[in-house]
Amino acid sequence: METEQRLRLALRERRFATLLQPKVSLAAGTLVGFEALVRGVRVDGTLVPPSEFIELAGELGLLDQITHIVLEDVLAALPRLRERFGPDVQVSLNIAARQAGDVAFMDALTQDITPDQARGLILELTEDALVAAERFQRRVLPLLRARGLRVSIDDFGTGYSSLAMLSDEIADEVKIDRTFISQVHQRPRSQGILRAIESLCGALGIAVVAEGVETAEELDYLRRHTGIRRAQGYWFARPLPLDELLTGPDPVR
Ligand code: G
Ligand code: G
Ligand code: MN
Ligand code: NA
Repeated sequence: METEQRLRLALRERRFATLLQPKVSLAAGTLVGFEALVRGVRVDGTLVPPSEFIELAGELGLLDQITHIVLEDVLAALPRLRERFGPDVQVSLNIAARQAGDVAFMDALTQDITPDQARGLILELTEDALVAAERFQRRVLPLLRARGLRVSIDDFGTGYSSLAMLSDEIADEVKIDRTFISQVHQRPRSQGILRAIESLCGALGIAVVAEGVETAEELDYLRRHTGIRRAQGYWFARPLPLDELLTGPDPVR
């Protein structure tokens, strides 16, 4: 775990990096977007995973600054991502539960996003954020809609899932938590859950993303036995730095 002092220093020196994990179309096997995942950068250049500082940053009230940095990185990268991967690429940004219900923060974060940029962005919120923040629905969501921003429900199925959340037109996308993808080809219960989410979201016009695809068997199951159209996971690609995405070979296997 990082210490408060080190975190504050990293913020002063802007030592954070935004990695991008490809999201793919299952049918075509092509890249459709990315999830932005932040890393701390130590003085020696090595990376610090979010598990070591996001919670602390939240407790110290420093997470908002980090999220502003990630958005700045993403907006700066967007034109080049569009050039390399097509004009329709969408980049997801993670928003913590306590941020989602904070009207002032969400307003400040999104106020300078242009409609053209908004088209390429998705905000990922967890179910808990949405349940906890009735204020989100009443005050934040209209703001996001007015600015052309889309909302995704992250880790779907692990929090306080409610059907109201899906029917209230909050989410444009649902990301099925990776616990339901793991070994899905040999887990009938997970298979049932995928079918249920898929049919529910299909009926409501909500896009579905399978998270955490790690093996050929899992991918094969999704392709043959579900109609889920999008996926993310180490099988396709790990979170990568922008430079590598722009200059390297096709990042998706
Ligand atoms: O990148 P990795 O899989 O290690 O991320 C671990 C956790 O940290 C995930 O739950 C992810 O959502 C979270 N995380 C990564 N980047 C951000 C961020 O910019 N903001 C917030 N709030 N969480 C993030
Ligand atoms: O909570 P959230 O869905 O934002 O978490 C994203 C995290 O999941 C990131 O830290 C990312 O590095 C990680 N991740 C991405 N793909 C995989 C995968 O295939 N397997 C596992 N175990 N983690 C993954
Ligand atoms: Mn996420
Ligand atoms: Na997730």
